[in-house]
Amino acid sequence: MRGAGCYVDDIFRPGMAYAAFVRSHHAHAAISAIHAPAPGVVPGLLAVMTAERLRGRVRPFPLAGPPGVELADEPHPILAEHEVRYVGQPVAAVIATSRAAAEDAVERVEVQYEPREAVVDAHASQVVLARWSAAGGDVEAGFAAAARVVAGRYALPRLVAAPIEPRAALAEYSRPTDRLTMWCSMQDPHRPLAQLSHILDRDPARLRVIVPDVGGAFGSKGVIPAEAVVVAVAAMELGIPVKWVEDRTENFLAAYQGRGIEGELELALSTDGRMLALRARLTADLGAYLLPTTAVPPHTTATLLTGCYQIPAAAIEVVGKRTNKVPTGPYRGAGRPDAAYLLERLVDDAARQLGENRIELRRRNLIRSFPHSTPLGLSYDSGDYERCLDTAIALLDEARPEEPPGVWGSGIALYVERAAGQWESATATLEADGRVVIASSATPHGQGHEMTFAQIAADRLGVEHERIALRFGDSDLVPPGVGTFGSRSTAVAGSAIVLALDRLVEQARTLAAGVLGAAPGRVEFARGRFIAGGRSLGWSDLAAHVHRAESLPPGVQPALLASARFDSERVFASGAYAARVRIDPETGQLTVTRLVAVDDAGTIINPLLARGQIVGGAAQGLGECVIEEAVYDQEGQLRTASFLDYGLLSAEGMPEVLIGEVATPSPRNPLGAKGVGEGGAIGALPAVANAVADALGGRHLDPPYRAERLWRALADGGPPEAGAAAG
Ligand code: MCN
Repeated sequence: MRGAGCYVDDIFRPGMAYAAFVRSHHAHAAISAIHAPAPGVVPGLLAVMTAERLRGRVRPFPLAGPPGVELADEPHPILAEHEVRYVGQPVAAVIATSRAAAEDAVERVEVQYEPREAVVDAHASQVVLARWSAAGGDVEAGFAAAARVVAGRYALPRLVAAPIEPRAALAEYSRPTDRLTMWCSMQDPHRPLAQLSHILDRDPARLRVIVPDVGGAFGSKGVIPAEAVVVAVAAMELGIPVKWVEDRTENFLAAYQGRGIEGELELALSTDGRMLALRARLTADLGAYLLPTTAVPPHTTATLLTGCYQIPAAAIEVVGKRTNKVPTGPYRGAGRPDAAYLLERLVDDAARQLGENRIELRRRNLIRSFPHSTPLGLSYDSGDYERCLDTAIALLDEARPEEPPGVWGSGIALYVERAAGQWESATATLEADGRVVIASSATPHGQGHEMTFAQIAADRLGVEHERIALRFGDSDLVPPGVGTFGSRSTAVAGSAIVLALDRLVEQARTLAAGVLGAAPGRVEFARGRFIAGGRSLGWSDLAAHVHRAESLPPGVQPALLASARFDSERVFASGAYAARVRIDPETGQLTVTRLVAVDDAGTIINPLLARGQIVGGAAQGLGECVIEEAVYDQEGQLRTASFLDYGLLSAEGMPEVLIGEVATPSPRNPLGAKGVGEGGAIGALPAVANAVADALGGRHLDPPYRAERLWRALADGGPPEAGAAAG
């Protein structure tokens, strides 16, 4: 807002050219010819890049997936060669002296297509791109012993991530050093660096990836865009910097989308309402090709499908189908909202069919002791699910204003969020001015790591947080890491900072001992000062000694620099969400009048930022309920390719979020932290879905709950049962 941000589009390099893309208009077609105008014929045109021109210079995206997932050999190509498989797929790039010239020249590239039939519905598709199954516990016995089996089929549509800043990249190549620098709007530099290294078959040391300010990602910027790869090749080939910034329609058409999953579930219950076993078959609409993260969300959904319940046995099968749509990938929650939605809708349906109270049915089956091993192989670290549930119920019921007439419903849902895992790293240096500079492998793109990590460091070092400076997002300046996704940065990268700072303190203690003439074991460190024999030194004093090395006693290291890597087990955040909704019987308009969020993210580092994460996530979860849907027609054309057609929730549709606090620290990292970056997006969806079902007298509808659909549901089913309006 102050104009101080610097996004990719704000970066200019001398002699820079611009790229624009020729994209498929067909969901499925053979390419019989590409006629490109020659440079010179069109003003400003420098080059046209096609798959043919890229041949031998790039490889397709690496095939990757979670361990155990069977993948078809169908990686996303960089540019389409013989065939296009989705509307918006990049076919050729035009490089020109200005963006306008590039976009004009795109119109001059003629692609001859032979249209083929498009497969839009995952169920109609014969091609499996990814498959995974897992089972644990005695599922057969669970179903055999069941007094009741409750079944349900629930589905979530595809969504777009809709970051304010669309995808963007700028590549510059230095021939003398043979190094390629890529500025890109991504979630972190690590994954694009590894992906570029694979695709360009280039030594990572010959690559530098810089992530400047990012205008939102929400999971959609974890894989380097094919367009950015083309820009890199063009920059190397032409010897000039090349920039690409997509427009909004391109972001709708060609950035990977989220969700798009359907589940058929069966829950076996005993006479006293205990959950005995779960069976599920998930069908995911993966789109036309596999990107490195396409298989991740459905796999995550599957592994989390037993949620926060003590279900001793489960068998899950996931089938990811190929369709003629843009590939899918992570979008805020990345499989977790899907899991919570499928399971929590099923539990509500089970309560209704059993004539049980939906809260009591949940309460009876909650996991209560930790660590807990799920039948699908996860080990939950800690939690207090019942306290989350009770806190949410109390807030839902708290002083409710007079309710106007209408059809009312309320819903409650719990979730478990898999966070952390893998590793991150950090370095810390004491500067001459007494500041401590920390380079972190995590990369903020809206989460506020700058403040969060400064607080972690300030606490550890006993100084004001203003004395901490953070460095992020430049592969030349930050230590290696895995990436910012999956609500893992605070727990994993934050813990790496703790370890690095603990080492820095030990180095400083040795230095202080030398200066104070005491044995290091005798130097106490408290509130930012090193104390021995009645004298003490602060960080600035030590910095002065370090940077005036000649004043140091012999044998003392003249630099304070520490680094650390934290290898993390998975941690499991959890939460309970509750919603109260009203459907206008005249118009079908849904209003969420109350939304309650109780997220247990372990020890919270910055309550204000954590709140921001919860509210932001909840807004996305609510948008998913109320209006969002990527709609494709039978020809595979995206009918919602702009904000005129794709609804996004605005402030008007957002109720105040009542936030309840529960914090069970994780025993698996030194901060006790879990993740909170996705909680709102995970919890709001099933809570509102359950409230809508309640308002409809128990009838199930999948989101989005647009007015017309709710109006029809009310009209078809007649007025809902009397009980529903009372909640
Ligand atoms: N936090 C805290 N204490 C904790 C955990 C988190 O105080 N125990 C606060 C911290 O302020 C931290 C923030 O919450 O900076 C998020 O931390 P964490 O839960 O570790 O999540 P990550 O930093 O790894 O962020 C990833 C997460 C994901 S997966 C998506 S998607 C998402 C999200 O963050 N995308 C976002 N939040 C986003 N926020 C913005 N503005 N833009 C995006 O693109």
